[in-house]
Amino acid sequence: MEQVLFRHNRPGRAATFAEYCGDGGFEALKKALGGLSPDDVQQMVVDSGLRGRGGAGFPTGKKWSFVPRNLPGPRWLICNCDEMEPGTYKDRVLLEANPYSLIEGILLACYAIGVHHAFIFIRRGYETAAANLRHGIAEADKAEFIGDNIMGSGFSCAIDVHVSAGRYICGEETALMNALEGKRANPRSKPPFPAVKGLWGGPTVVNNVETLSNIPAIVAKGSAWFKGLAKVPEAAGTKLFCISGHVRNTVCVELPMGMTLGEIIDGPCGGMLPGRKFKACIPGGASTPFFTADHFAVPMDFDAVAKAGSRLGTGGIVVFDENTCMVGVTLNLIRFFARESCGWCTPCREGLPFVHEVLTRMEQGRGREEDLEILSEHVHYLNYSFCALAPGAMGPVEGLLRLFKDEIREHIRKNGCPFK
Ligand code: L3W
Repeated sequence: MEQVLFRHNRPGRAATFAEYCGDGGFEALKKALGGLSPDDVQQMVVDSGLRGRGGAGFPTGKKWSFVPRNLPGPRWLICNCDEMEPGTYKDRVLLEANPYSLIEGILLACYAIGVHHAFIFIRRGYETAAANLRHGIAEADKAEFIGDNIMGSGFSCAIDVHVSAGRYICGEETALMNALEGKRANPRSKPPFPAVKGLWGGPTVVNNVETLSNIPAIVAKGSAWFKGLAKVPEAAGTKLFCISGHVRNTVCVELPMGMTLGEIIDGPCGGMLPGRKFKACIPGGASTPFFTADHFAVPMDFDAVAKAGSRLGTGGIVVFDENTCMVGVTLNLIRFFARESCGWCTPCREGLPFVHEVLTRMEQGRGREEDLEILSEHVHYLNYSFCALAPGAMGPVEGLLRLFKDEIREHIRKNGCPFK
């Protein structure tokens, strides 16, 4: 299977600058600065079909195209490396193996959009990844790939690593910009979208680590090649899937976009743990509705997963066996989201703790039939929150109500959790 992002991986350590350059590294930057216009690079990314890997799957080239062309004043690029979604660890694995694809991807993105200063906003706990990035930036700077007048091209670009103060909400792009400006990390209203009015009021593109790390290969090998990597014609490229739970192999793997869920569980996951039977999984990180064995044939790409009632999200697959209580799983996830709400808007601040209370009651044997209606109303109400945190948090609740109603009723009938 073709490895684009993991191509430079070495067992147990990060690739060095010399190793990266020896295997085609920084050739895409040389190609772009040597003969492609910023518009050419942007068009390649549009044509490649690359979609954002941070969770929302927004088309990357389209997002870049929203940046106003002739506006005076600085514009910015932020790489969102505040990976904190439960079940998601792909950006950490990627950066611990190789920081250079991201660095080169950032430089290419900045060239395409006309940015001269990029920030990597990184989760506080990602110390090794941050150290790799700082070392990688210093090496690339020494080789004149970063800084003023890069390789005599007239294009200048600086990259700074900024360590997050450490809350889940900081990964929300507008809260992230407030955090970077030194303010409290509350989300801002959208529109205006960051691409038009973002950091310090300037146009700002926010892209995920995996998204940007794909750019060098797209520029080096072309859009058609990238599109062709996917197993289904509607999708493009590869995807990092980070797998955890009751499977034999809990690994982060790079697979063609569009492999089916069943192929992933039986292949790279090595199947279920001995003697265990698959019951359900979270397909794309903690804010995505569950899949069951009925979804094994779903191709894991943005459109197919959405059509099947969930989201590809970050590609963080968490697998549960038949002895797992899905009410308990949902309660555990809601506990996280309720704790991480920034408290700025009422539906999220008040709604998530209330949903947590209802699920706790149910799990402890004090559930009532009307709780089903209460939960389903809250799936609806919590869409009216300020940012994507609360609607995302309700993803698993929606899945629980749709797929595991019998299990909820069993909790109510038996006055307790049937799995205890
Ligand atoms: C300009 C338009 N830009 C949409 C942009 C938008 C965002 C992306 C997806 O949001 C949130 C996000 C993450 N003009 C635009 C436009 N955009 N319409 O496209 O937006 P959307 O609306 O499709 O999705 P959404 O679900 O409402 C996604 C945040 O969720 N998030 C993700 C965290 C990611 C990391 C990571 O990468 N390490 O932690 C979690 O909360 O930041 O704000 O860029 O601006 N007409």
